[in-house]
Amino acid sequence: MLHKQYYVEQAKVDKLIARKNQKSSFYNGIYERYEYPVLTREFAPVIWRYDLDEKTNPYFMERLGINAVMNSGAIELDGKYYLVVRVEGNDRKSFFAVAESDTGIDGFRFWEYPVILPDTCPEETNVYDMRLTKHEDGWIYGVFCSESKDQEDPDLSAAVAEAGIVRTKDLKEWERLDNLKTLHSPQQRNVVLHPEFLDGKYAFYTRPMDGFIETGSGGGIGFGLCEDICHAVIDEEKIISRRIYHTLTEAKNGAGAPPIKGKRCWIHIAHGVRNTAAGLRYVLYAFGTSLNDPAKVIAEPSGVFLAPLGNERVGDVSNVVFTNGAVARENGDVFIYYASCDTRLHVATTTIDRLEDYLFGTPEDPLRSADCVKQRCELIHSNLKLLK
Ligand code: M1P
Repeated sequence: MLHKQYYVEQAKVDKLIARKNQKSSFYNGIYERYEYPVLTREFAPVIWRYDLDEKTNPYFMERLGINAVMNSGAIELDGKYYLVVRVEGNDRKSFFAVAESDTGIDGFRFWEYPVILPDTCPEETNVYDMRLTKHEDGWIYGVFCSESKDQEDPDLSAAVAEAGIVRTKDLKEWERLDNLKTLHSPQQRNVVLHPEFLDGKYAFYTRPMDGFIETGSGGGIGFGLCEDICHAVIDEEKIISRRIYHTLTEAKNGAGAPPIKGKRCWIHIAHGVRNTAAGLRYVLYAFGTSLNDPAKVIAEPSGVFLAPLGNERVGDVSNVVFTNGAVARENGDVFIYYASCDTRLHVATTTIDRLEDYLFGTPEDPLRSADCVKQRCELIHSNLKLLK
């Protein structure tokens, strides 16, 4: 017999899904923020969490709770918005689940079942942060972090991060390919597949790392080519977006959503990390690469693109925003999905034109306070002339 509390809990989920989202009063001219997150753990279907049977669950207890929904791959298919969401269970293990919406800003509803990834790596303990790439070869690829215990290190938290690769046509059936091998980097996270071939090869943005947390000698976001996507091997990684002292990328950085093809450049929205007395702070930054050579940076605006604000600043891993998915529509609208504090998922909306204006019109970071003051004084000076 169905427990009657089911109807109460399901009504709460339905109400959240039906809630209309609206732009918040935040303004910077670059993008709009929204009043509500697009997904929180409360959006998780009741049938994922409770045993609905009154006999086996007389108190209607949550049996398999959901802790967080966050870093999501994003794609538009036939006019609908789909997210491949990182869902974290109360058991700390993450999995992927598809949520779809007609508007991209609200109404996201999870499909009944999570994604069933082919279980080809017995040592793999956790999977997360899938980037979805609609590739010109006709497949939709998902590149994600595949995490295993480091068997050579007795430290319980010592782990190995690799890039897992899957592909699909419909987000329902997934084919697992070999994990990416990067011959000169022992670990990889935040790997992104470029949507187009380059010299007939598959192109990846990588993030070479010495260890699981520390990038160590890894200098930033890398770029490499491989011939065979089914057995992907990259033998050479070129660093394209460097970590720099006393900037937001000082501790580490990583590629975000697959780059968006603009009119003047490939638009990249990445994350940068710096260390503080309160721990690591993750923010988003942006850069542009040449349309002919996506490994060549041609626009590097100074500073933060998007940082955690207000309620976004608090969560399981506070002071974090992270993106691994965006949708760029035919009409030039762009939806950037970003998670705050490894807890919930938000959207920011803008357009390709505005992003390119941001990339090429925002001054570069002069890297020293004295030069930053000069830069600001020039802006003030020309503004004052206009105002007089
Ligand atoms: O906790 C913040 C983020 O930490 C990792 O990012 P990075 O590899 O750059 O340190 C990722 O595990 C990401 O999932 C997480 O949001």
